Amino acid sequence: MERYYQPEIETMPRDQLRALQDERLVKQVKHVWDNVPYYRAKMEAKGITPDDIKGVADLHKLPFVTKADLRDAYPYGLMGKPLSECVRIQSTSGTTGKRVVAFYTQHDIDLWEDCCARAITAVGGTKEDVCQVSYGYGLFTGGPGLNGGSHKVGCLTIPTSSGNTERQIGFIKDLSSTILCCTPSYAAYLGESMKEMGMGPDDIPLKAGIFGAEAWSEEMRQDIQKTLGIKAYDIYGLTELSGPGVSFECSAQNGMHINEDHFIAEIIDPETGEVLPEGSKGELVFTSITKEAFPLLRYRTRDICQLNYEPCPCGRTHVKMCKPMGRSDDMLIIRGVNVFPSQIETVLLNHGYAANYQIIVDRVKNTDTLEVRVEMTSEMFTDNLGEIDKRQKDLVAGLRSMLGLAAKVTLVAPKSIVRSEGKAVRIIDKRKI
Ligand code: DLL
Repeated sequence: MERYYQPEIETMPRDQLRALQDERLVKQVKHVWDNVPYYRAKMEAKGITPDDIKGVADLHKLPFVTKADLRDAYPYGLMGKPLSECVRIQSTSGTTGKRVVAFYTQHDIDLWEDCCARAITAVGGTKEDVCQVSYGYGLFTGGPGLNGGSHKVGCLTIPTSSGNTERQIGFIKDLSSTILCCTPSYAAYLGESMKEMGMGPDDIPLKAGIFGAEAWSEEMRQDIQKTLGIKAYDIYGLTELSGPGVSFECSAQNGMHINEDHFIAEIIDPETGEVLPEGSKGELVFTSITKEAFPLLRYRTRDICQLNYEPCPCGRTHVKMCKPMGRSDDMLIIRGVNVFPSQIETVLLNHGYAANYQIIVDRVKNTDTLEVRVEMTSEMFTDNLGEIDKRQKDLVAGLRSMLGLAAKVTLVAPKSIVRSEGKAVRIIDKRKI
């Protein structure tokens, strides 16, 4: 039977949910207008006042907030509450430009943890469960968010944080962890390491995993489910909006329910900013309607996505988003062709490889080059050059049919590509453009 953490909200009829969003949006716009001079100036520049926003139907009139705004207003310029009312910050690593610093009141943290508790309950978590949180703790939102959610559900929480793989496996086994939370690439690595230690899925009590913070394919899900003997569920979120738990997967495992009582989602054309019709693929934009300390309106995530409004068999009424297909800023343009790393991953996994790969893009004599370095798994390892050549050619053909591009493929020995305990680094773009 499907379990919910907050059933009255998670299964609320859509007309009631819309009325709740209308009410919260109007209040939030007023809050931002009164307390965030930076955004008020943007509204004034567009000739908009809070009186123009009567509900969700008027959302499109509001200006966007982008990463560039976050940079301009860094660090305190987008706060909706005085520092004296804030109790925490979280932050991104800042690999793509200036780091993002987000602020929370105690109320913000409480609602964020509710969202994570919904995700844990959706994968079957109860107070009987032992939940091992192997996302990084600290500035990264993964550890703190799921830790809080796990407490709310009443699970015994093991805050291992990331890293120290043998100890992770030791805890899973000794303390009988039933739910594992980490990045999908780290989950795959734990599976690999277990194999090396001579352990299989039957040696551990895990039943479910909550994996997110980076893109992962459906093929990778199957792989992880098999090696760890669990059901693997996706979870999505971003620091700017709180962290993990903006959306999460249910038993249907085919898309993540957006917590629409807190976040209104839109899909826009990333080029024109135009709102696209229901079902279109485009850039995901979120408006947070309950956050006090860092209330972002129409925040452009740069994640490329599609929304699905069809009723879900799990009984939740909140709209589902698909796995993000990539980021508009992660999308590589190679010889004029749009390439998402997830497309490359699909080809590799379909050919029996694990998701241990690197994509290297360069420019030689004014022409873009694409090289994919892929690890052989230990089962398929060979040093027979003829066999390696044949397998490389198979992958080249697979990539050509997926991307319409010629790529160079280099097979490398198992374990020769460096592993990450958090988000995997898979793209090396050497072009100076
Ligand atoms: O990654 C929050 C998080 C922690 C989500 C733990 C899930 C689990 P940031 O570091 O700010 O926050 O990165 C946000 O990561 O815009 C997406 O591009 C990407 N991302 C997050 N979850 C997923 C996912 C956390 N399930 C950025 N699938 C987002 C694909 C994801 N990409």
